[in-house]
Amino acid sequence: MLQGFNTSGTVIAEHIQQALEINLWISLVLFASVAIPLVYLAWKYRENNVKDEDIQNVTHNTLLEIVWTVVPTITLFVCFWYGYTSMVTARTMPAIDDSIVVEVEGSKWKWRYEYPANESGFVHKLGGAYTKPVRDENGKLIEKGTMGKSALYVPVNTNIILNMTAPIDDVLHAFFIPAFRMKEDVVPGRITKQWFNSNQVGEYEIECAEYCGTDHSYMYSRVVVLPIAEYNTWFNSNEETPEGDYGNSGDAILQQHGCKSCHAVDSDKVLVGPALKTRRLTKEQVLDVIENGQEKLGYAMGAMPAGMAEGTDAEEIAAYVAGGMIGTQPASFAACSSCHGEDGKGQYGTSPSLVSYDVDLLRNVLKNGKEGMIGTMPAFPYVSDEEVSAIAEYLENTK
Ligand code: HEC
Ligand code: HEC
Ligand SMILES: [Cu+2]
Repeated sequence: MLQGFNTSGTVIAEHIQQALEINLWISLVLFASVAIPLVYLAWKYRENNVKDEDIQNVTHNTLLEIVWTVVPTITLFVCFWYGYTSMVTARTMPAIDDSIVVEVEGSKWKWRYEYPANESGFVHKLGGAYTKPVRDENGKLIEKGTMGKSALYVPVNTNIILNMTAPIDDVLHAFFIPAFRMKEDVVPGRITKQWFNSNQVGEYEIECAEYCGTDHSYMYSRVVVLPIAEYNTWFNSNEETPEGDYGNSGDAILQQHGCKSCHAVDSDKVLVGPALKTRRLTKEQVLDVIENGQEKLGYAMGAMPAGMAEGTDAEEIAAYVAGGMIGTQPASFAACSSCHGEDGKGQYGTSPSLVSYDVDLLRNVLKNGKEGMIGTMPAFPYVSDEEVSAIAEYLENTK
């Protein structure tokens, strides 16, 4: 599964996304405003419905003509404006003095990166081919493919200019970072330039977006956005790659899978889904589950029956659970503890924890999606176990 347009790692990416959405909606409205009357009028004035004598030859209608000229002109200028302003930001190169310039070479079928010399005169050269997955004769996966060391390491909130080229005897490639909405052709014997400034530590995919031969689909790489201090330590060393696993922090993973477009992490705001860091369940959510029961998450215990508590008991329990189960436990919670445990943390992964986003809960929610009173979350079956653990750890440690 390739990283797609649900991830964003630069401010420009958000501008471009906005331009795209505005263009899409305006186009749909304009399309509908032509197509719907067209079909309706064709039907209304169909041949066997109207006599020729009844048809008037209208030569013009000034008001109507002004409206259908002026309104589309203005709306199309709105499209143009958003497209134009985001293109200008994307195509205006920052000053070289304020930027890190990296030389990029694309060739069949790998990306290579060369940095300027560091304090001690050492030049970092990274990159290389993707190691393809190994499969047996039935096509069963024996060993996963890996990016190896083929990554471009950059500091966060810094302008990065890429000078890109391909060897003279190679073919056309295109350097594409979907999460940054950045794409540029890489042409043999010519230098093309692009720049980006990522505001989010994390790991993002780089793909070749120009069909360039047999292994085009394996012409992958990654850009790893590091905190500035970590980048500088690595850059001024002779180490091949930075130590640590920055791209795999819980925060970075939430960004990479596009979770943050629906879930706030740094605030209490309910976007499309609940805020993840601040609290596990709201009082309304708990009351809803008590009243209606639940069986969607795929826990081994199966369904939770409806009506386990009622009236003031239910209110009391819900307030207690939503408050993070701190303070004296209401006696009525006994109705719940047989399955969810005294401490509400669930039992051996067979019933969910009511107080934390532990690994079991995250794994079940991501595997099956979640449909509750707040809304519907799609399933993310391809999020790996390591990623689930990293997210759980991040959400728990930062509460
Ligand atoms: C018979 C065992 C059992 C009892 C008793 C029980 N639960 Fe549950 N509960 C479950 C199971 C199993 C699930 C997970 C259902 C699923 O797969 O969706 C669950 C889910 C929940 C959820 C939803 C969690 C989420 O993330 O959406 C809440 C909230 C909850 N229970 C609260 C309570 C409360 C409050 C009580 C006491 C009034 C209670 N439960 C009693 C078994 C039980
Ligand atoms: C399209 C929007 C959307 C995306 C993308 C999304 N979620 Fe959700 N998520 C939701 C909604 C809506 C709910 C609330 C479901 C409900 O009503 O209980 C939810 C619920 C959850 C819950 C359960 C919260 C609780 O206490 O009930 C967790 C955990 C979660 N999401 C994690 C994630 C993670 C991790 C990702 C990224 C891999 C992600 N979500 C991506 C919309 C989304
Ligand atoms: Cu290519």
